[in-house]
Amino acid sequence: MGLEEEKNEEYGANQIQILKGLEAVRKRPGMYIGSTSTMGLHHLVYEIVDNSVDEALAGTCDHIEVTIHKGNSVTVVDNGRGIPVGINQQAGIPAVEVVFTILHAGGKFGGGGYKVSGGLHGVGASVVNALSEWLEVKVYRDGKIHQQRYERGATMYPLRVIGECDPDRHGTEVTFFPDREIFDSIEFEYNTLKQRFREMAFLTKGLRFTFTDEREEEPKVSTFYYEGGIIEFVKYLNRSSNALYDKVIYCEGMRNNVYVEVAMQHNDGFKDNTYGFVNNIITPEGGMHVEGFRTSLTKTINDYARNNKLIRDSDPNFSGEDIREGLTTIISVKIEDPQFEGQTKQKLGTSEARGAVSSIIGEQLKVFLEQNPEVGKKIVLKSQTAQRAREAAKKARDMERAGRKTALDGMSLPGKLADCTDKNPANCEIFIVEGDSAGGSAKTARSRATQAILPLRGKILNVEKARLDRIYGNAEIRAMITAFGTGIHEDFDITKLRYDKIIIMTDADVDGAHIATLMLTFLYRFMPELIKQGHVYLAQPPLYKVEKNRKQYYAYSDAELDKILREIGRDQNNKIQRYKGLGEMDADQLWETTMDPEKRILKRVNLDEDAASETDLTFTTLMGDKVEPRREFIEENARYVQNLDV
Ligand code: TSJ
Repeated sequence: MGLEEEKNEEYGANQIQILKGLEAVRKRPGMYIGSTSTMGLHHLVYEIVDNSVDEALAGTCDHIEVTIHKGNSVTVVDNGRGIPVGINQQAGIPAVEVVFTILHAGGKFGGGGYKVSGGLHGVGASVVNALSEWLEVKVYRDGKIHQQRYERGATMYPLRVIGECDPDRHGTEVTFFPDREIFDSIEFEYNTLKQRFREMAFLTKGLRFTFTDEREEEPKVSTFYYEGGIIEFVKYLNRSSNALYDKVIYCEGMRNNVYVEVAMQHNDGFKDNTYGFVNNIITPEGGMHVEGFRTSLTKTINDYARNNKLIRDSDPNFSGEDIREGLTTIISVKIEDPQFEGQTKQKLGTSEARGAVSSIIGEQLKVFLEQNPEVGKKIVLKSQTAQRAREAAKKARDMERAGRKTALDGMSLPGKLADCTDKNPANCEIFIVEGDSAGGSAKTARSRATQAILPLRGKILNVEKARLDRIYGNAEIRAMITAFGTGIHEDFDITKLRYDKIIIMTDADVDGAHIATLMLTFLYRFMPELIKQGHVYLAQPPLYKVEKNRKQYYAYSDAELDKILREIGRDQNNKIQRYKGLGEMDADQLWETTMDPEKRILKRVNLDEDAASETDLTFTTLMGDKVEPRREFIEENARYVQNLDV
């Protein structure tokens, strides 16, 4: 009896120590998971899943299942070795209990295996436990199922065996319910988590993710498995551009305790899409690994071009930028105990990574180019074109600096603009109209005082694909810039905006949708504030005109046409006209259906700022920060425009 009491006392004393540690986490959750917003909430999941990914990196796990249950509890299951259940000598409790109840610096506990944790994560499972109303763990090992439960970090009972399992079954299962006292909301976002799991699957070849959302009647399931790892990642990133060559260049190796993987492929675009990862976490500010890659790529390509006489001896070296034009790259390094720098700790400071990446690229890229000379030639040619364009743009800039007017300064209003007479921008709107003929009708139809018309000829330049010098030289783009009055980029000044509404008016067909998309792309890239502040609209011309007994009805969708026909009766004498383009309407019709502020339908284009910034840390953003939000934004709107063509 005495012995028993002593044990309990000791147990109790330990518990107090442990709870003090976890209490610190509950007091200042932001210090451990960044914030208590949705982002912090998702960190809980990443924190747990990272442990399973570590097990996969050790080569002892190849499947992770994540499930969001009704009510927002989450289960993570892996088929790894199972967290050890033996007594930890130091703590005097089972290792699994240590994992969940003792706060670890950097999550580096356990020893053995290849433990990598970095960036904002790596704070450990005990943090998740502290911030959960309850958490349950099951370990499948040696034919037994071990189980324990915690509530707000407190152990409910000693680890116990709750049953037997197939002796071949092994793994860890954790279910937790985020604490509603801590988080602003405990509603998980399926898409945010899904993007991250896809990214993790890309970064860990051979690892399968099954992600299920049970919160709705019809459960959603996604699985991610990439045999080729980051090679497939690069193909995915290049999926909507044209690759310059079929193969993805891949280099891999271990140097100075840094494991390096690089995959890259050029597309016919102009942007440099380089994404660095350290221990599966994106580094938006780059760092040593990215530096090492850049230096080595530049040197290797220049050497290759010279050694193979692809450029003349007198030609200057390509700059790094020249070579990286249109290049999509994933640089993934795995390091024990990485150091992060910069204000947001998103820049890799571990200098060994620079040498490791550069020496592996130096050796392997050279060999690749020698074995694939057709790829080498294409890269050199692309770099050459980039170099020439850059020189031309520089000359143009130097000339401007030498005192001439800048390309856009002091330009008079475009000749094609039919401006309005009211000079108070708050009352004014400008219609950007596709095609000269529709532009003509619009000019006749408009309310001259407040409505300006700018007709554009044909397709406008795709600013995503063209170089700056061509963009500035493009007549349609110059016309828009001068008509709006705000200037662009750093010179942008919203107070100079000449119209309160910028209305894009295109045909309700696929071509029209494409033109509207190009236009939105231009606005988004050059004057994003116009969209953010809600000045940009899409006109919505009707798809059909129905005439019955001299009365006219306009339908803006097939559904609406159906409704009208139901109301007026389906009659042989109904005259139904399908508008294929704005040009088919006369000025009166155009006014009545699309331009008259009293009757028209306008759709305001908006940009979800929150979505764009949340993504900044993750791939949601990777693809976020740089590519995806923009593409999604454009696709959203393109889809919307296409909807008009239903
Ligand atoms: F951390 C955690 F508890 F949240 C968690 C850990 C959650 C989940 C879903 C999985 C895991 C986890 C841990 N999966 N696999 C492991 N592996 C180990 O902890 C482990 C197993 C064996 C050995 C060994 O040296 O034999 C070492 C370790 C670290």
